[in-house]
Amino acid sequence: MSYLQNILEDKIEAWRSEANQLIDLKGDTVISEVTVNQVYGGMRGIKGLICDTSSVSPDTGLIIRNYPLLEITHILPEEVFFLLLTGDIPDETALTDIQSQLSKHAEVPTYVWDMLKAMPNDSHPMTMFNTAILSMSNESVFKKQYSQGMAKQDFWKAILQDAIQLVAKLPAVGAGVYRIRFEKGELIDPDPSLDWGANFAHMLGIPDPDNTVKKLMRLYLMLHCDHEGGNVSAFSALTVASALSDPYYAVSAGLNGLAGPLHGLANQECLRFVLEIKNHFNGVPSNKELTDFVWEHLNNGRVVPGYGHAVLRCPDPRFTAFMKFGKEHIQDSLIFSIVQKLFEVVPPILLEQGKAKNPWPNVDAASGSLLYHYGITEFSFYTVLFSISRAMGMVSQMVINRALGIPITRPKSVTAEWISKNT
Ligand code: CMX
Repeated sequence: MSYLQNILEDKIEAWRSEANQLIDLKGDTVISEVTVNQVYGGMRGIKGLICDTSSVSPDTGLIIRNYPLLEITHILPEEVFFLLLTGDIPDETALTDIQSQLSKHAEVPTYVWDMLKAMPNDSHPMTMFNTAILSMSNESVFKKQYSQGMAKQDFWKAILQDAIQLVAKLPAVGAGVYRIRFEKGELIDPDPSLDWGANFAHMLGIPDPDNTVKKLMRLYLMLHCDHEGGNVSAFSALTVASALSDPYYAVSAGLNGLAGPLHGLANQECLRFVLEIKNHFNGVPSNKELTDFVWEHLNNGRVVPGYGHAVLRCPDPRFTAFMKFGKEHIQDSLIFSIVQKLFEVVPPILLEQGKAKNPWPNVDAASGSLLYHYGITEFSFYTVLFSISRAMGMVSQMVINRALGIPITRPKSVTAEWISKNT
C-alpha cells in the first residue's frame, strides 16, 4: 500500500461517516430550487453536486480545500495535487513520496508516440493530447480489477492508482505533442532530478537559461488544477466516471469539453485576439483606439475572450497571479502591455454593454502573453497546458466520488410540453 493510499484510507473513513451523517440528518433538506430560466440557461446556479476538492466563491474566486488561491501560489503542482486529494499540504515525507510515484510512472507507452506521429500534421494539439490519453485506457488498473470482481468499497484504491499513473505521464505526453506537432525535433527524456512542473518545461525544450520558464510552468500547472465540480470539463469527466468508465476515458472526455472556446480554449483565443490588436495597431494602441476596437469586436457579435465567467463576479485570482508574474518578469513586453491595457479598457465596456454578468478577466486573459514571451508562440498548444493541470482536479474528484460511493449521474430532463402543462 502506498504512503498516499495509507493517508487516504483514514481520511476516507472519516469522509464516509461525515457524508452518511449529513444524509441521515439533512437528507430531505432543500438546497436549491429550479426555475424554467435555469432549465433553458445551462443549469446556471443550480446546486446539485458535491465537490470537496475546491469551491469557487463569486467574490473571491478559487478556494482549494479552504486555502484561498492567492495564499498558496508558491506551492508546487504536485503539492497542490496532494492537497486536492487529501485536504493537506504535504510535509516533506509526503512530498517526496508523491514525487517519486510521479517519477516512477512517467514513462509513456511507445504506441502513444507511434499514434501521435501518425496523426495528420495539422491536427489540433488538444485532439492529439486527448487521443493519447484515451489510447492508454488499456493501462487502467481500475478497468482490470473491476473485471476481476473488485468490491465496491475498494474502487477508490484502483482509481487512485490510475490517477497517479495518468497524471505522471501527462507532462511527457503534453511536451511530446508540442514537439511532434510543431516539428521541434526529437522527444526530450525527463530529467529525474527535476520536480514535475520543471520537468515539463525541460521536456518542451524551450531555452531557459535563468530557469524562469520552469518557474512559470510550476505556477501555470498549479493555478489551473481545479475549479469545483460544475464546470464543463469537471462535470463531463465526473459524469463519464460515474458510469465506472476508467479515468483515461473520463479525463479524455472532460478535456474534450475543455477544448471548447467558451472554456479552456479561450486561452488560445485570447492570445489570438491580443496579436490581432498588435498587428492592427502595429504596436500598443491608446486607450481610445483600444476601446473602439473592442466595441467593434462586440458589435460584430463576438465575445471578448478571457473576460466573463459563469460563477465569478470579480477579477479571477488566477489572472491576478499571472499578472503579478508578468509584472515581475516581463513588464516591458509589448504583448503583456496590451494585456494590461485590455484589463483597463474591457471591464467598463462590458459593464456599459450590460450583457455579461461578470465584466472581469478570467484565468485565460493573461496566461498566453507569458507563454508567448518565453517562446511558446504556437497558441493552439495553450489549452494542453491547462489540461495537464486540470487533470489533477478531475482525478482527485473521481477518487473521492468513488470513495463516497456517489452513484451514476442521471438528472431528469423535461419536455417543453411538460413545462407548459405543469408549471
Ligand atoms: N464578451 C462578450 N459578451 C459576453 C462575455 C464576453 N467576454 N461574457 C459574457 N457575455 C455575454 C454572453 O455571451 C451572453 O450573451 P447572450 O445573452 O447574447 O447569449 C451574456 O453576456 C450573458 O452571459 P453570462 O451569463 O454573463 O455568461 P455565461 O455564464 O453564459 O458564460 C462565459 C460564461 C465564460 C462562457 C462567457 O463569459 C464567455 O463567453 N466569455 C468569453 C470566453 C472565455 O473567456 N471563456 C473562458 C472561461 C474560463 C474557462 O473556463 O477557462
